[in-house]
Amino acid sequence: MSCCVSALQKARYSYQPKLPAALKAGAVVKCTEGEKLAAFADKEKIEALFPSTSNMPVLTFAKADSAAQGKAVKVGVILSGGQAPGGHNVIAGIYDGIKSLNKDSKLFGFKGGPGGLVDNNYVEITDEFMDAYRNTGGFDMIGSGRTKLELVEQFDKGAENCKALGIDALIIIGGDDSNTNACLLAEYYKKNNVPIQVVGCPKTIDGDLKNKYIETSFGFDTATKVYSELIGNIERDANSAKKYWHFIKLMGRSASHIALECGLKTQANITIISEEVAAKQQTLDDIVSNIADVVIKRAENKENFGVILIPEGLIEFIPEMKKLISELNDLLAKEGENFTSIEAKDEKIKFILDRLPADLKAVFASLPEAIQLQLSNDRDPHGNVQVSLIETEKLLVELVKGKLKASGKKIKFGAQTHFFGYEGRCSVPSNFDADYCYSIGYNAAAIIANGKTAYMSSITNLVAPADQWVAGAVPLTAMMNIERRHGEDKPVIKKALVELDGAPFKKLVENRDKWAVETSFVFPGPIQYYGPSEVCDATTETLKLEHEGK
Ligand code: FBP
Repeated sequence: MSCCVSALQKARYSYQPKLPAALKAGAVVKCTEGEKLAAFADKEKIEALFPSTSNMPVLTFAKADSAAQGKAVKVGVILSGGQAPGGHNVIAGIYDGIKSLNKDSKLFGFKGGPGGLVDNNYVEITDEFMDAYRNTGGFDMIGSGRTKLELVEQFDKGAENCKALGIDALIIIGGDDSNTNACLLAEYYKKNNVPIQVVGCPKTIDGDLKNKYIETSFGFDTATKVYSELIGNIERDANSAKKYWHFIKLMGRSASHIALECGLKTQANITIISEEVAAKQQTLDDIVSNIADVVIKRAENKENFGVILIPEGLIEFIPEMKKLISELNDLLAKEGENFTSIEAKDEKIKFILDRLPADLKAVFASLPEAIQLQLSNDRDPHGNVQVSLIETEKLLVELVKGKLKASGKKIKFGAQTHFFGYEGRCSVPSNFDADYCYSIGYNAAAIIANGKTAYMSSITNLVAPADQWVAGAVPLTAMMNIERRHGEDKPVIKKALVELDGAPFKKLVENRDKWAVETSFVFPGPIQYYGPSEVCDATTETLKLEHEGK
């Protein structure tokens, strides 16, 4: 491996991630039980579905009084869902954490996501194997996948495979959907006296897995820094050539946290926030008119260029589109097979049009063919519309062109479109993510050592230096609620969307009229790993502002 690694990667191998004080002497910790947490939403329904794992206490860890050894444990780890920078460091944290309990502990990686558990596709993680992936980006160490674990047969097969390897605990590293899997699995094992603990770790670049106990999901810090660097470069290009409007769609699935963070960092002319669009019931035409107004104002100042940030999930939040998507979800859940068997594009569109109620038929018919087909694409295994495949940025360019033409004003308008998503998911983790991920993993070992199941690893107080971070655990069931998936009501971890009364959004609102018309771009530049702490260890604007707002 060493012959093919970059100089940066070689240097990063020897980076020692920082840990909270509670974990510095090892994963044997003093555990304090706090308040018992019921589900934040749909309490009764969640309690009925999760009788064995509901209403458990929050846990806080402190350094143990003596550096006692724990018993050797065998742990299985799964990377689940979309890649996020720092995943390998979570595994490194688990590895070092369980070895700190007892040097005979063993770690197995199930390959290719949750499917690896069911198919018994695994690898034993050794010192040498682990060391080749410390502080690196990507999930290629054991791979990832989006298999949904929800069937009793899958749970039983998983238990059988764990039993054969002697595994005592499973750690699922994933976002809201993957931790939903973890919660279902934990409940099933506990209820049926299967002696396997299940622990979740909060991953996703989208930043939408957060609450009082999970201040941010890992990967958000690095991914938004990568996108902000790219946006800053584009701003500088736009300001140099002065001839293009750049429409940049940013990943993030439903939530607009990534767009908001990048908007605050780069001071782009327009940052659309889907949650605001929904709250104000803005139509597609309202959004297009707002953009066209800014284009016209800047043209009056001879600034025929600019940068617009568009959250990936925007289309789902525009009221008429939301209704349409929800109808399409139910329709495709019922008639998906018939629909996918149709090959010709126009017949596919007719199939849908024939089955939509009159008001939604008109909305669907008003869209360009490419968008109609993208909206009808297969849902992912968790029932989500694959918003990364919907070219909202192109749709907006076409509609703005039309709006400017209709205004009768002679405006010079050249546009370029971009989609930043995959570019940031496997980047070398920032110092923050390297430290945070390692701590999340090490802390998961402490949860296991305390014999707990159905918990998520929680590290808080993240704006303070790492040794002041607080280690603990939050019950998975506390984060569950009921949502409609594949045409049915299902228990899932609640997505945290952008809060319109939160400090990060308020900061955008305070500044956006100025940023829209005056060129106020900021060019953040690339992530730095070595150098002054204020450059290398800075957290996201979102985290800073949320803490200040507390
Ligand atoms: P997770 O929710 O699994 O972390 O995935 C995040 C994400 O990158 C979203 O931002 C994006 O919509 C989606 O994955 C893309 O999925 P895929 O990798 O399957 O194309």
